[in-house]
Parts: sequence; C-alpha cells; structure tokens
Amino acid sequence: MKRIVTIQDISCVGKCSLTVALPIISATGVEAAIIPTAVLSTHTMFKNFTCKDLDDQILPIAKHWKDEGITFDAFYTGYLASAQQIGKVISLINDLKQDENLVIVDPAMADNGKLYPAFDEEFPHEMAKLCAQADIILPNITEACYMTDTPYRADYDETFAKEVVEKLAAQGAKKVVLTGAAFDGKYGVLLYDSETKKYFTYFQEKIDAAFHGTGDIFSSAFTGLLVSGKSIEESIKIAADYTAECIRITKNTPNANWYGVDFERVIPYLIDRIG
Ligand code: PXL
Repeated sequence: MKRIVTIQDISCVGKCSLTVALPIISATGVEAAIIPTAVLSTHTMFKNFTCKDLDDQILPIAKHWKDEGITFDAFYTGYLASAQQIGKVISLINDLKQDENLVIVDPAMADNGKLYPAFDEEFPHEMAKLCAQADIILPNITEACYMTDTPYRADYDETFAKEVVEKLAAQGAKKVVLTGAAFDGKYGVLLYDSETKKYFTYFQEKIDAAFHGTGDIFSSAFTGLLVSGKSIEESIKIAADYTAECIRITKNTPNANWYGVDFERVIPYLIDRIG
C-alpha cells in the first residue's frame, strides 16, 4: 500500500486542511500519515480563532521516523503556520525523502488577491523556497503572483497565466498545476511541465459559488489519485470533477461558505471514478 505524509494544520471546525486530507486520501486507497503543524479552533476566515503552533514537534517527529526506518511514497504539504515552520518542513523533507519520492506542495496562503490573515508579505518568499524543491506545486493565481512578485490581476488572459506559471517553474518547481485558472471565458486547471515544456489544460463549467476549503479538497484528491497510480492528467481531471461535484451539491446550503462543502456525500462518486 502506498503511503503519503501530509503536513498541514488541523482546523477543528471549517472543513479544510487535515480534516479533508485524511478522508479524501483514504478514499483513494492510499495511507495518509500526518504531521499537524498547528491546531486552530477554526480556519482563519472566522474571527477570533485560536491557534496552537506545533512547530517544535516537526523535527522530533522526523527524527523518530528516521530512527524507525519509516518511509513515504510522497510528501504533501498544505497550510503552514509560520515562515519559520516552512524552514523546518524543508529540513524534514531533505532528511526523510528518498530519490523516487514525490514532493507535492499546495502553497495554501492566499486567494482573491489577498494573503490569509495570519501571513505577512515575507511569507510567500519563504513558501517559494519550499515550492522550488517540489516535483509538483498547486498554487492558485494569487499565490502564483505573490511567489513571483508579479502584480496580481483579477482579470487576466492565457498569456499572463503562462508567464506566471513559467516564472514559478524557473524558480525550481518541476511541474506547476495552476488551480482555479480563469481566462478567456474558461475556468479550470492549467498544468505546465518544465521538463517537456508542455501544457495540459482541463476546463469545466464555472459554478457560481465559492466555498472555503475547496482548494484543499482538490489538492488532497489530486495527491491521492496520483500516488495511487493515475497519470497526472487523469488525477487533475478526476480531482477537478470531484471538487466541482462537492460545490454543486453544497451550492444551495445556507451559510455553508465558511463551513466548507459536503465533500463526504460525494466520496462514493470519487471512488466510482477511480474504477
Ligand atoms: O484552506 C486553506 C486553509 C487551511 N488552514 C487554515 C486556513 C486556510 C485558509 O484560510 O485558514 C488554518
């Protein structure tokens, strides 16, 4: 059985990060080991959230695993609690990673042109260092702009998207998967492979609703699917369709935006698509 370690926070309420990564990766038939980077009462879109940073646990956990000879097929990181924590995650990966292991980074830190409340302008530069070491990164356009010091544009075209994606690849990431790519009236995912210099796009019908945590749902499904043996293109398609289904069934639920989508009800669809 394949095993991923996913490194991100636990938001106790507000479905995102580890509370979605665990069930979704499990549904793809892959083991999800975890490192919780922080425990928050809710994700940071709620007011007055509490946060206990678990920074001091990261390297001791890594050391124990190394001593025990525990290995992983992939390292998958999401929301990290501080710039200092990013350095520790880089050390952990360098320490435990074997040549054939995948490093997948979702630089979960910003959306709609803005950083999440816990982060300052320096944070994206640290995150860019982690992304530079990754096999695959999963930014949205806001995160891509922050990490490349490109002024954010709410409206952009395909040329702009490709420019930003290629800047990220030039910083070191082998493959860039731009999520929520919206240009020329289309909406979906844009993949750039810096080794083949080829693009792959998967567009979908844009659903007129926004929910918190859908980026984490896409990234978790994508990572599980890829590690389970699907191609990168197939993993993008199934993860994007799964995320869209989650949004579709939650669309009319009042006040769901912050609480997250009903991804649980669509797990049978995900398993069906895996075949
Ligand atoms: O979904 C990304 C995410 C994860 N974890 C925490 C967050 C957010 C987005 O705001 O606040 C704590």
